[in-house]
Amino acid sequence: MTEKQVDLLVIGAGPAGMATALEAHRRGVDTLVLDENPYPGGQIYRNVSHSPLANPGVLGPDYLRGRALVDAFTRSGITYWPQTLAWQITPDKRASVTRQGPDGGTLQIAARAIALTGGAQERPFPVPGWTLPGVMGVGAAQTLLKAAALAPSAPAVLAGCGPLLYLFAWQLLQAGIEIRALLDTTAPGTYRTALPHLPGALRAPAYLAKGWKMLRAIRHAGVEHVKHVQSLALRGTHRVEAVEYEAAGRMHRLTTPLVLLHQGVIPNTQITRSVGCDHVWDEAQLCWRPQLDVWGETSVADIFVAGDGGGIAGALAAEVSGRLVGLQLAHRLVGLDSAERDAAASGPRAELARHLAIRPLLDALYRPADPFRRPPADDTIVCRCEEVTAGDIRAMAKLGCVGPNQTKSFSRCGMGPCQGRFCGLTVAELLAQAHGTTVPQAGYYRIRPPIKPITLGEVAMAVPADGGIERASFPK
Ligand SMILES: Cc1cc2nc3c(=O)[nH]c(=O)nc-3n(C[C@H](O)[C@@H](O)[C@H](O)COP(=O)(O)OP(=O)(O)OC[C@H]3O[C@@H](n4cnc5c(N)ncnc54)[C@H](O)[C@@H]3O)c2cc1C
Repeated sequence: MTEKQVDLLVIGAGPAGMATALEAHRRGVDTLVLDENPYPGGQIYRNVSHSPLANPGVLGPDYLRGRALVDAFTRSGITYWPQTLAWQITPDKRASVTRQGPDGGTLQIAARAIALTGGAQERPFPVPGWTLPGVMGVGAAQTLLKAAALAPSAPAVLAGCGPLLYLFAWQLLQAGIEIRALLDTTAPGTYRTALPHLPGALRAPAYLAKGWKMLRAIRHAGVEHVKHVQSLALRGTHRVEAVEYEAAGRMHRLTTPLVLLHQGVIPNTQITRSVGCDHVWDEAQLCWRPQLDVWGETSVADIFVAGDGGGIAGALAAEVSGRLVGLQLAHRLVGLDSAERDAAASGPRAELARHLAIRPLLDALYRPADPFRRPPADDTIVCRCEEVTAGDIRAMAKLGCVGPNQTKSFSRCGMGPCQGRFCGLTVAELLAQAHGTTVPQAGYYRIRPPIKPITLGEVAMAVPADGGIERASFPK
C-alpha cells in the first residue's frame, strides 16, 4: 500500500465540498479534494463545466449558476482527484481510496482532518413493481440527462412528491420532452398541515417564486397532473407496461413503458456511519443525519460534515455550510484567529438562516405519505439486492427481530451491492410499525467498509510511490 499525507481531505466535490476546500485553501490549508465523478459539481451542478447538452440552459438558471463555483474551484490550484472513490475511512482519519484512469490504483490518505461532503440520495420508494425494468428514480434519469444528454425516449409517467420531481418535470418540458402524466402522491390534508409554516417561508421568497414558476409551466404545458394519488403500483411481465393508482375514490390505469419515481432526498449517511459518527433521527425530514456542532464537526474529532450529507437544506445552503466548515478547519489546522474566524462566519451564518427558513414549509408540504414509506402489500420488495419483501420483514418482526441488524442476519437484507442504502430506512420503519416502537428505537444497519463495491484487483493495485505518494509503513 502507498500513502499520501495531507492536512485536509475533502470527500465530495459538490457545492459543499468545493466551498469547504476554497475557504480552507485560501487561508493556507494544504487541501486534497476527491470525488468519484469525472467532473466537479456534485448532484446539482453535475457536468456543468462539460455539459454534453447542446443547450444546458434547459436545466435552468440554478444549474448554470454552478459554473462560477466550479470555475473558481478549478482555477484555485487546489489538488483535485476526480474519478476517485473513498471506500474506507477510519476515526484516526485515514482514508482508503481507489482512483480510476491511467494513474489508477489504491492508496491510503492520512489527513489531519477530513470533511465529508458526500451529499444526499433519493429516499427509497418501495411500491409494487418498483424493481421492474423501465422504472427508475427521477434522480437517476436526471443524472443521465446531465451527464450523457440522454432523455426519456417515450413520454414518461412521473410519480411521487418533492421539489426534485417538479424540477425534473420542468427541465424535461424545457428540453421539449413530452410527459405522459404527473402523479402526485402528497396525502390529502398535507397542505393544511404545511400552511402554518408559510409566514416563516416568506423570509426566503426566491424559493417560493421558483416553485410557483415550475408549477405554472407544468400546468401551461397541459401535463395531466393528478393529485392525492394512493395505492400506486407498477405492472408488467418483463418490464413495466402500466401504472395503476387510486385517485378521487376510484382506480385508474395508464399504459407506459417508463416510470420515474421520487419522494424526496435524504442524507447519505453510509460514510459517516462507517466512521462511527453519532446520528440523530430528524422527525421533520423523516431521516437520519449525523450529529454536528455549529461548525459542522461530528462526534469523531476532526471529522466534519458540510452540505446535504448533514441534513437536507439544498445547494445554496450546502455551499454556505461548506464555507463555515472551511473557516473552522483553517482555525484548527493553520491557526486562523478565532475572532477573525467568527467575523468571517457572521455573513455566511445569516445567509444560512435565510436558506433554512424555507425548510419547515417544504418538509411539511412534501412529507412522504405513510404507505409509500411502509409498504402495506406483503409482496412488495424492500431490499432490491437480496429480494427481501415487506412481508418477509413483518414475518421476521413476529419472530422477534427488533432492529435492521437482526433482519440482516436472518435474511441477508441490506447485504447486497448497495450495502443497505436502498432498504435501510424502509426496514427500520417497518420494524418500528410492527412493534409499535419508533425508528430511533429500531435503529439502523451497522455500516462496514467498503462502503461501495470495489474489486480485489483494485484493492491490490497500489498507486506507485511518486510525487508526494510514499510507501506506507507496515502496520504494527
Ligand atoms: C440524484 C439527485 C439529484 C439532485 N438534483 C438536484 C438538482 O437538480 N437541483 C437541486 O437544487 N438539487 C438537487 N439535488 C439535491 C442536492 O443534493 C443539492 O442540494 C446539492 O447538490 C447538495 O450539495 P452537496 O455538496 O451537499 O452534495 P452533492 O452535490 O451531492 O455532492 C456530493 C459529491 O460527493 C461525491 N461522493 C459521495 N460519496 C463519495 C465517496 N465515497 N467517494 C468519492 N466521492 C463521493 C459525489 O460523487 C458527489 O459529487 C439532487 C439530489 C440527488 C440525490
